[in-house]
Amino acid sequence: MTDLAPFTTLLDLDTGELTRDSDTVVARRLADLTGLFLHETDTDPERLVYRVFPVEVPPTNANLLHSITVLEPGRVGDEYFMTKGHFHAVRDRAEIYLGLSGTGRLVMATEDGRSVVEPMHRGTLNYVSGGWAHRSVNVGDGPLVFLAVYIGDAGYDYATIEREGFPVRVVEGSDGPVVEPNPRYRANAS
Ligand code: S6P
Ligand code: ZN
Repeated sequence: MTDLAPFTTLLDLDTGELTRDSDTVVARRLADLTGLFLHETDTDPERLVYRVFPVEVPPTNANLLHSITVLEPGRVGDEYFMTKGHFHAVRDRAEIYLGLSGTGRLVMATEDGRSVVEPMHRGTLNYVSGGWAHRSVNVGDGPLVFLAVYIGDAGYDYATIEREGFPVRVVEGSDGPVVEPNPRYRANAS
């Protein structure tokens, strides 16, 4: 057992801002997301897409990592801004997302090609079962902010999603967001 004293973090429920300063904020810009969007348009590579603010605890299976994600509104072509998406490196590690503000979709998929898309907004409590890759998509006009809580040794497998993509993508339709098959799903798989 790690010798970690209990502690409290204050969270602004509207903005997702944490009182605990974190110097390991992850910032993803369009330049970091090459290959993510189906139709890459001539968009500013420096444009900020999302940030992750972790509360630091040891990444072991005795601890619960937790972090705030702030995903900006925007689109590349008809596709909404989204996170890279990942499986957990330890596949069976589950996760909880609590929506704080904004409007989004949580796209989840298994390695055998099943997919589920769930809503995200203030008050949604999404359960990401073990074995399901997950990606959040901002379909609204303001930032999508959510809390993620997950088993500390889960780790990240980004490579599988980078290679295969998700079975579906979320695009802007004439009446709002539409989920459609991803034509590039597993197109590069060996
Ligand atoms: C971690 C959890 C989230 C994401 C974050 C960014 O298990 O699912 O904290 O890391 O939303 O997404 P991504 O796919 O770039 O890690
Ligand atoms: Zn995760």
